Amino acid sequence: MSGQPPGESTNISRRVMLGMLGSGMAGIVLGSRVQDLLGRLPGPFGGSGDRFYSSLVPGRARFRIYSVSDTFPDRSARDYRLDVTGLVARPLRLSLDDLHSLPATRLERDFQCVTGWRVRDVPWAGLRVAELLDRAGVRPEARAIRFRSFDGVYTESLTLEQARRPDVLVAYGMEGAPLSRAHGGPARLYVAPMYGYKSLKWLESIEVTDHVELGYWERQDYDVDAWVGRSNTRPGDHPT
Ligand SMILES: Nc1nc2c(c(=O)[nH]1)N[C@H]1C(S)=C(S)[C@@H](COP(=O)(O)O)O[C@H]1N2
Ligand SMILES: [Mo]
Repeated sequence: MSGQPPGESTNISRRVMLGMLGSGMAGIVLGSRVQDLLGRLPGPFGGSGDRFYSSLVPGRARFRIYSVSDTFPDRSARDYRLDVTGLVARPLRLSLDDLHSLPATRLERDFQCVTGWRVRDVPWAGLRVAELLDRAGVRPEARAIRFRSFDGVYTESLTLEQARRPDVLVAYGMEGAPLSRAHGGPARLYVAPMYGYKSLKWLESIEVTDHVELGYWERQDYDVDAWVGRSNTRPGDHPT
């Protein structure tokens, strides 16, 4: 596994920063891989072709921001809805206020991408996926959960057993603040024991199903059970 050494984000070109500030993505600062990435970035970064943004956030400067979609999705806190559908007794449609009114969970855990970068001890706030499943009433034939993003592209799955773990959250807060748009706000999945690709951003729906369906990266050969340290034994190198 190759990774960025921590603190490698210091080499930021001023021209790039100014460009970013004018681009509507102010606040996201590209790191030292910027030269490699610029040519592949869409839209405001002047590149074309490949479909992702990748960058480092200032401050901690260790997260990279990923989106495999052409867009950087935007949904206001007011308009946000999360659907819980499929093999349930009571389908739910929840606003962000609804999510906040349910029993909250806080976790402080590492966030680790399969490509090697890791952010230690990230404080997350949200609620357990299990809480939502219990409220919706999972039918006996259910085996798995399919998650969809309002980016219209990214999907993920967990077994029902995995989704019921106490360290699997619908996260609406991170590092003491509302979850930012860049990190998948208003709400994303956070699957603490698995690699970052399981933690789907811009979460739109939770569908209870009778089988596990491969997610976005899993259709491109990543392990569907993405336990940190126990899966993806080949070095990870997904491009986002
Ligand atoms: N919708 C969506 N969710 C996603 C991704 C993505 O491209 N789109 N990338 C995944 C990967 S590979 C990682 S490592 C994390 C990165 O989270 P971050 O962008 O908040 O750092 O998001 C995961 N969830
Ligand atoms: Mo990742």
